[in-house]
Parts: sequence; C-alpha cells; structure tokens
Amino acid sequence: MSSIVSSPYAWPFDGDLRASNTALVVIDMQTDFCGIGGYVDKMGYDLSLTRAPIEPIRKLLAASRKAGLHIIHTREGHRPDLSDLPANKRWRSQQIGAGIGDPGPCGRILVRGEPGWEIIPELAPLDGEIVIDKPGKGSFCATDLELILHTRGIRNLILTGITTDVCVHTTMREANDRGFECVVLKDCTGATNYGNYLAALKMIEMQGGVFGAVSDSQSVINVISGL
Ligand code: C5J
Repeated sequence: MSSIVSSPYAWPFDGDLRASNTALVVIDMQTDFCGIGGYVDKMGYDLSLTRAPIEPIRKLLAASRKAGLHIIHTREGHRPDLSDLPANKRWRSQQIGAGIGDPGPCGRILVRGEPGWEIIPELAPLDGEIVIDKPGKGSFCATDLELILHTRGIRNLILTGITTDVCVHTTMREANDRGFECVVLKDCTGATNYGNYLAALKMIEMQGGVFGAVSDSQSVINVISGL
C-alpha cells in the first residue's frame, strides 16, 4: 500500500497505488494554450500563468515514464472542416478576437494538424503513449478515453496541464463521476487567471475532497520512484 501526501486526504483514498493502475494525464499542453501567437495569447491573457507548469510537468513525465506509469496526453482541437465545432463555441471565441478556425500566427486556431494545436516540444508524447483528441473541454466527451482506461485497468488519475479551471476541472469532474480516483498537482497546472487557479484548487478540497485531492509533483515523485 502506498499513498501520496495530499489534501484533504492521502491519495488514493484506499492506498492502492500501483504503476499498473495509475496514469499520468497531461492535459492540453499545446502551443494554442501556452505559446506565443496561440489561442490564449490572442485572447490577451498572461502566458506566464499557463507556461508555469511546463518545467514541473517535464520532470514528472520523466519520473513517471521511469516508474512505468501509463502516460496519457490530451489535445483540444477541431476537424479542419469544423464539423465538430458547436456554433456557440465558435461565436464566443470570435467575440474575444480569437475565432476558432480562423487563421492566426500559429495557423488556424485550435484546428487539428495546425502548428498551434501541437503539443509543445518540451512535453511531446513518446511513441506508444496515448494521445486523446477531444473537441470539448472534458477529456471524456466524444473520445475513447473511458474505454482505454477500463481496458488497461487504470483507476487512479494524476491530473496535470492547462487550464486548471476549464479543461483540467472538467476532466476531473467527468472522471470523478465515473468512479476514477483523481488528484490534481498544483505546480503542474495553471489557469488564464490566478484567482481562478486558486479557486479551482480550493473547490476540489471541499466536502472531504468532492472531486478528489490536491498535491504537488515532488510528493508524487517521492512515492512513484519507490513503486
Ligand atoms: C480552454 C483548456 N481554456 N484547455 N481550454 O479553452 O482549458
């Protein structure tokens, strides 16, 4: 039995932490969310907030690969013909000057195959790692993630990536409702607004851990290196 120092409880709840039943999930570390000229940059948000988790995730990825954890990456993006882009999502993005599907400095914004949609080189998936392409904020909606988790016997999800209050939170809520045991690592995530980052983490800790737990990368590395 192993568990990670986290709040509001030692994670996972039952101490059943093994490499074979645990995945590191790296959410949407794409140029569009943390690179110059991408979607978040076009909206005028502070890129330092979404870039802050890059180095901690890089270190954690290395330790997780060494420990034999399952590694899962996600990418938010749409088909080039935009047939999976709801009209209201497109319209809202246009209101803030970063229309999804429109041309930008990194190619068409949030469109699959474009440079801005790619995962940043520092965190690029290795051959054989699972990559989930999702059209929405959650990683379970319109993807095969749940089937893959069940097929591989994965129950514990270590959640990292961007943004804390949108895609990470939506994924955590979807996973939690499906019975997966989740922890978010505070130094491995970031939001487009610091207050939202803090609030998103605080929400998780309410009600005894309403969506799971909150920890940090060093606490995870301390434990997985001994698995
Ligand atoms: C957003 C995401 N914020 N990856 N996407 O639109 O959080």
